[in-house]
Amino acid sequence: MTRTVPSTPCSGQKPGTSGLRKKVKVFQQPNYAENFIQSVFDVVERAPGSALVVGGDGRYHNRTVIQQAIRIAAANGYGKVLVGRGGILSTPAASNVIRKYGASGGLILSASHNPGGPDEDFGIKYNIANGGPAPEAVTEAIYARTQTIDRWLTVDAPDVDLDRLGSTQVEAMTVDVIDSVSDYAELMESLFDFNAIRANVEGGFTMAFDAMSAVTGPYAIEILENRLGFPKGTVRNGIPLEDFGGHHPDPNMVHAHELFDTMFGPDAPDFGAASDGDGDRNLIVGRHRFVTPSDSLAMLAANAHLAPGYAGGLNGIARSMPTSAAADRVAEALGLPCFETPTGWKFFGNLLDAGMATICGEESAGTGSDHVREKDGLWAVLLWLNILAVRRIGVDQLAREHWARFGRNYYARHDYEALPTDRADALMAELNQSLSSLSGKPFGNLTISTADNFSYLDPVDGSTSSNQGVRILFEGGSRVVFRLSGTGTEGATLRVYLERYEPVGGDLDRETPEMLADLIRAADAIAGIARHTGRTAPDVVT
Ligand code: G16
Repeated sequence: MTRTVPSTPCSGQKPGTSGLRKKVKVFQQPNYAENFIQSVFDVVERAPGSALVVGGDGRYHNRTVIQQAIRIAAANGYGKVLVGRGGILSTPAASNVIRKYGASGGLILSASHNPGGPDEDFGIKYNIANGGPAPEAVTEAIYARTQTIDRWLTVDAPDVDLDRLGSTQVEAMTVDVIDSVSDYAELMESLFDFNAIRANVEGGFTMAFDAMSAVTGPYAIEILENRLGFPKGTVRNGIPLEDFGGHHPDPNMVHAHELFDTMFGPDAPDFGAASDGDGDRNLIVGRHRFVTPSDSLAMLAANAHLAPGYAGGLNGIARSMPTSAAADRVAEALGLPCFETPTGWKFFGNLLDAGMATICGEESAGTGSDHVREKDGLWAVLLWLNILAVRRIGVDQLAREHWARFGRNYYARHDYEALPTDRADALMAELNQSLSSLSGKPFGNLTISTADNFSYLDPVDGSTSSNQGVRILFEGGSRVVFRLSGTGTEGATLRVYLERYEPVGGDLDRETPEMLADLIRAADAIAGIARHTGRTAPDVVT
């Protein structure tokens, strides 16, 4: 029987770049998760009796919210809930399940690369029927509903056994606990040449994959070790843990430093990779060669035709605005359209649905294609493996050949984390005010050509998203971008994105910090980072 529980709005339920992310303690407050889930069900498009996908990255509090969501879904007229075994579904796997089973949407429970545990982070994101993150119009409607909500609906039913495959009835609704891995592995086999990769492994090609004690472990073990023949132990930290072993499941030089030590050590394997909490980000590092996410996008786009799923070529390439322009040069050479969107995977959904872009990527370690509507960590790893197997070269050689053909976009992102919000806001406000007077101004050897605040006009639905980051463009093609992160849970995070283009025939094999030194100085002079924040160095450089 449906029970109506009176409630009042909880403050701060505005979804950020990727859903609602808060501390676990916030989600544990009475009505907090329930209000948000009910608000989703109150506003999203769904026919009576439709299916909902529910799963998460296995972090602390995952199972509790899954049981809440199942009862609220049953009370709200869903016909079926599909949930991954153990409550586990990586973000790309959830996107696949939504599409494959024709669900009206899904709840993905994750705070991505943020740490997990009772005092750490949790999150809920709603994905729509195309498998992708809800677009802004939907997240705005959900937020508006959270501000007026006065009740949520539930049923009195026992917890569903999430560890046993099969069906359970919850009132009139069926809950199917499904194998989290098999549908996804099947999809990967349909896109990539597993025989070629297997032959490369048999020929001695080696790799190390760090699943960071997060959701990708079971997927990586099944695909890399069981299906592709990499030896046992190739996948490290392969068991998902509620607290990710106390680490940040963030695949970068700071948090995946053990993998970096391996890949830059004396007996480095040919290929190294890692993924994040919910499996949508990726890190690519060859033997003694780190590949920036922006370069990875460009290199994958230039070689994607070598994989069966992309043999017919690409329709177009899309990247987020702060991502380097390396992919643009590939698009130009291949005669493909290239799209520049705001940060957030949700902005790629329309382009993918309309068949305007095939491959998308972001500087924040995300790459993906039209096979799902999320970025996909293992997909990127498998495309790399496929390309290397066909070309029979290593990552370093591929990178060098790429730069020799297209030139090199030296790139880094500097993050200043947990800043007092008022100081970060003051920095951005002052920067925005100065924009109109910056053109022509010199900073060291650099001269500003244009400065603006990025605004995106979606070519498919005509919607506009403004205030998406400050762009400072210098004569010669270098660039600095400033924006505040939309995914943090503590204070504000200032992201400073630095990019310098070195053309074909130029200095293509130098150290990135050296090549960006002028830009780093200019960024501080332009935005007054030290003056506003009191910080003289970033917390994380990626
Ligand atoms: C999310 C979004 C990405 C975005 C990233 C960083 O990734 O899905 O599109 O690039 O956050 O966003 P921000 O710079 O606002 O922190 P994830 O992996 O955290 O879900």
